[in-house]
Amino acid sequence: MSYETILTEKKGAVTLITLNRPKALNALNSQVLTELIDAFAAFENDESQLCAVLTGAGDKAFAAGADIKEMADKPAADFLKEDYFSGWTNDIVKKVRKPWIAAVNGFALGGGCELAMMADFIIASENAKFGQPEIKLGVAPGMGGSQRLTRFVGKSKAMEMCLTGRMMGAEEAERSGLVTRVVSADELLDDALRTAETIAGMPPLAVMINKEMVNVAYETVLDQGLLAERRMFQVLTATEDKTEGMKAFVEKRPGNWKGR
Ligand code: CO8
Repeated sequence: MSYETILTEKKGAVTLITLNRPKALNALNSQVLTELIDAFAAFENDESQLCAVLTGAGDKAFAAGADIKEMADKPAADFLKEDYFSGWTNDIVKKVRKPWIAAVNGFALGGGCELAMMADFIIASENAKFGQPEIKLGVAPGMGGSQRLTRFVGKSKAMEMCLTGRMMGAEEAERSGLVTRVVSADELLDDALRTAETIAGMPPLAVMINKEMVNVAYETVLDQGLLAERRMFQVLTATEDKTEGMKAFVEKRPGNWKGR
């Protein structure tokens, strides 16, 4: 599939995906969703690709939200019939088992903030601004914002942001646990790509299981999470990479990973 609204590039074992509608501040319309689903599926199915980075073109925005121009005249019945926005969670979050990082430059608003929060973690530039301003449009978050933002930053901040549309700057986002770290705008992409390369250098099955385990902690209660974690750990002990990893440690050399 050739893309018009995103760019993709393989950098060694890392796939870089760039939202590419800078004139519309990378607003997310149906075409972007279709292309992103395809790009993430290609990443997931390509054995040479082990981690991805998602960012926005231009220096102003990661994504300023779902495309308001596309939604403005759409009848309510169509939103329901199409199950509008369902693809984001169903096809991007649920189907991608390999890790991906959001590198947030500038605005991440509405659906843009929600898309960033779908990543396994977020690295932000100093000029990043996060917000759920849907209330100002007479609606509410529709791609997970009220749920994920609350889990990241707690009820108080999430409630205030959803009720007032206030944006959160990068420093507050780091302090509140929304982003892993803040770097300068110039360093953002290099930092995210370097981090992705580090992950790509880890044993692939262990990467997949670690991602699943942290997501279980994020999505379930502690007792079930602890049981799932223990079982996953026990399953990993049956892999060749576990034998190799522990042998390599004892022999003081880097591991040679097989992905099985
Ligand atoms: N959708 C479509 N176009 C957009 C969007 C967007 N979300 N954001 C910006 N643009 C376009 C502008 O229309 C403008 O285009 P043009 O040049 O053709 O007029 C261009 O991008 C540049 O934007 P601005 O001139 O506004 O740039 P500023 O620097 O002045 O302002 C802001 C930047 C503050 C980011 C401003 O653009 C803004 O407020 N954007 C909208 C932010 C927003 O409200 N996002 C949430 C959208 S709704 C959503 O994501 C989920 C909705 C859930 C709905 C559920 C329904 C069932």
